[in-house]
Amino acid sequence: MEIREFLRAAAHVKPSKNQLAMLRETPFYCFVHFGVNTFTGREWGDGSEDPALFDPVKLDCEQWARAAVSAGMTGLVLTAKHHDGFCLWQTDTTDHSVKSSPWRGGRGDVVAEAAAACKKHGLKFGFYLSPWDRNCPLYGSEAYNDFYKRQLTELLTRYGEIFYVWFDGACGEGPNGRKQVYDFKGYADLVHELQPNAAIFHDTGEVRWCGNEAGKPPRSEWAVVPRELCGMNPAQTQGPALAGSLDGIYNTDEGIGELPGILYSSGLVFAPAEFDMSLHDGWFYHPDEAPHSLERLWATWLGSVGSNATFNLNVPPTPEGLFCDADVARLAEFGALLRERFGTPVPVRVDESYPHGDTRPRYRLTAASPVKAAYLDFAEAIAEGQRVESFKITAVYGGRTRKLAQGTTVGSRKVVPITADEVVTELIVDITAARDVPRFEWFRLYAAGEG
Ligand code: FUL
Repeated sequence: MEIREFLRAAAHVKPSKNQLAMLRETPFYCFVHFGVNTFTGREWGDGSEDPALFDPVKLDCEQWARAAVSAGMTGLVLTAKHHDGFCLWQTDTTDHSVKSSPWRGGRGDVVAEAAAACKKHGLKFGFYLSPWDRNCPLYGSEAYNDFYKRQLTELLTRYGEIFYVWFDGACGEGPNGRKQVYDFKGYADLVHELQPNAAIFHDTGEVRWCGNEAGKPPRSEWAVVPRELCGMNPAQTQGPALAGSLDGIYNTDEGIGELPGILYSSGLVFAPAEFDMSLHDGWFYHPDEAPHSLERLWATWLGSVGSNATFNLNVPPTPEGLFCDADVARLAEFGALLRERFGTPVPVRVDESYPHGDTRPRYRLTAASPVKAAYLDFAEAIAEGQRVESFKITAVYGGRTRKLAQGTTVGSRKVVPITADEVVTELIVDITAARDVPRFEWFRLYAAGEG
């Protein structure tokens, strides 16, 4: 197979409907790490915690939901169980749960309250269920996989529509010093059977881990990656294999999805990356930690939602069961920033031409009156696959031109800051290389200092 043919086939690897829904409807969502660690101040509990510790006297999941909505998020993912094994819902599988806590007289159910709050405030709801369980005596035996599936089944059947199930790959020792061989295939089958509209996160999943927890993007974000990276991706391999297969590929590798990174794979799959990051240093609440700056959130948003990936921003509730004031304020501030920068696009006329052949189109964006451009927001018709390899943006002003920006991938959405000092009437977007004829869903131009 010729390289050109190989790339053309790679350009036709398409997302599933659940992946498309993640990218288009829920690219920015709220992770909520809450549990016994909230009360011990630890990041990883060891499973011996007394359930009596858990007593969030002011728990108000609607406060979480309102704060998430204020930031522009459209989903929320709750840690129903972390590595310590303590369950936030009324499970029939173990007593190590809210049932044995003083909270609401042992009759409370945080998962139920969070799901209801999300529904009321228009957020999609999902959960994290740690496979690593440092409390369950079955851990380290095949019976644990059944136990875990019973927990999954409860969560997938009792709380309405689930948009996302987050499988943590962490696998340490259980209470007996044994490690577990997880039946991820069986877990995924259960999700697909009971909640066919839920996407699955896993470091090798259909939404895959970006490889770090610091919000650091790679140089080019491709959603079409070697299948070796995506053992849990239920999507069939769609892309070609030119030769051989890859050994030891991992999410932290630079260049996943670029030509040298896919050429020798055993086939290609569609799997966009999720950037998971906490608003604080820790995933759980620690009173001495402050939320990250607005600048850091913006940079991470730009490198994820604005660069063909999703952003799962963790906000840890306090022992009272509330997002702290500083976090609520930061989320609202961030939502306001997004609304200010991406309010109403400048009306532009878009003319397409093909001066360099059909894979290298040129788009001329002409504004009705001169504008101080701040951001170009554009998107490939990602349902058809990801195609753009590189692009360049040029400003036209007063009869002259100046290069403003250049970049690599576009994918589901690309937001490019284009701090043009000049007032421009025209922008030229050149697609300088593409795997096949690129198709776009939108080009939106935003001006500086206004909605
Ligand atoms: C990791 C866990 O060990 C952390 O505690 C946290 O839950 C993070 C999102 O995933 O694997």
